[in-house]
Amino acid sequence: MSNLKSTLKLQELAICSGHPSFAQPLYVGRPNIGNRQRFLDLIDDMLDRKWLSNEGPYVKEFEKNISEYLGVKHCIAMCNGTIALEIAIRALELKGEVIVPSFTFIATAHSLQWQEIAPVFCDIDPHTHHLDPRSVEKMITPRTSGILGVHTWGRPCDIEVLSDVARKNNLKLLFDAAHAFACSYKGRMVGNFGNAEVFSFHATKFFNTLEGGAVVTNDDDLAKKMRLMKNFGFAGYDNVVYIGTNGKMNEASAAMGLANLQSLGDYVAINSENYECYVSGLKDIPGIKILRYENNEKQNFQYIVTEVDECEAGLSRDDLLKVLHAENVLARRYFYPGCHRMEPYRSFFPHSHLLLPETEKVAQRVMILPTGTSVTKDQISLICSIIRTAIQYSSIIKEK
Ligand code: T4K
Repeated sequence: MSNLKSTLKLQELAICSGHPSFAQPLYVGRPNIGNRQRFLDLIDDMLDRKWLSNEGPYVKEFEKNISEYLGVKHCIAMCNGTIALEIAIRALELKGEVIVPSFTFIATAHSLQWQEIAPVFCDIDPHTHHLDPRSVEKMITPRTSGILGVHTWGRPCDIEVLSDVARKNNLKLLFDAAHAFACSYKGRMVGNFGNAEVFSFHATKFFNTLEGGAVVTNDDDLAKKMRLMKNFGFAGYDNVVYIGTNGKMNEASAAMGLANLQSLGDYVAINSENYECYVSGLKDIPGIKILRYENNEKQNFQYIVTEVDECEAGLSRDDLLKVLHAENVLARRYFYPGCHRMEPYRSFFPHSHLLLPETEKVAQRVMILPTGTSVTKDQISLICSIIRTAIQYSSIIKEK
């Protein structure tokens, strides 16, 4: 039986001098660990084998399993999602300008700028938080070489329309699918679209390999190139045939991936139940909207995305964050303030916010709440009660 409360009075809120509802912090992005023994057994074998990296047997098995799971021809496992993006961008020979949302994790923009390609920030659809394809067309110039779409929050962006725009304008199409492992679009697994798609398996992702990432593609030539690139361009001993870097996934990461793949269904089920719990717990709270997942597609439900409308709620998103943080609920404001307001982009394009009105609004409103295997249903109910009470007494809270 849980001893957590399900309703809260105003004076019980920590911001009003009550005790924090949670003794330990509740994080967004707490890693899913899965079956510890399965992982430790794999690590034991790895140590006995003394093969720790460089195309080891776990990496090969991991790549094969991911390809089969997604129904995609090639999976090239890498050390993280950022390097995977950089390698995909380089292998696709992108140059000049690439159209990308500003409302994304900074790695999406940096992976272009790192290679001296200008990220051209395009506005998003405020309902989906994805690149708005109509705005994309307006941003195309003679220097544009590609579009880098992001499947933000694991919900695929408008792949069909972006594919049309790319085809019509002879542009490469790459997807940052860092959030979208195990999700589908029109019945097909994410990983099968554009020229290539990139996953992140970082510790904070619902499916993790400690650190890790992968590029997946159905293009044989591209896959061959990226395989060389992630291993310094080596085609065999003493034979470098291409410029490359070190993007290899190590065997311990692949072992974590193999162990976690077996728990994938459990993670999705728990995330989905948590999501339903939030949907009912936040129902009818003025000014709080939760982004819905489509029922007819596969989803990983890894992000609980809410939007706070200050006019209706009486509190801003940042006011509400203060309330939650005081309770030890470490909700996050991903991806505030948008890449265009971070360096070096803020200095490069000081007026870009004028072209990004929806990005600006969404970045002010989004609040991500904790979920995953570390969060219980009772904890979620209490988080929802904290939000409900804070908004009920918004004018008093505002004064605090
Ligand atoms: N594209 C997109 C759209 C992405 O979202 C990302 C990564 C990438 C590309 C690049 O992929 P990678 O190169 O990372 O594979 C986190 C992650 O570091 C980052 O991977 C992720 N996106 C981003 C959305 O979130 P931060 O700055 O929020 O990390 P941090 O350290 O604040 O951790 C988040 C929370 O997780 C904390 O509240 C604490 C908790 N945590 C974290 C770690 C690492 C744990 O409880 N245990 C842990 O081991 O970026």
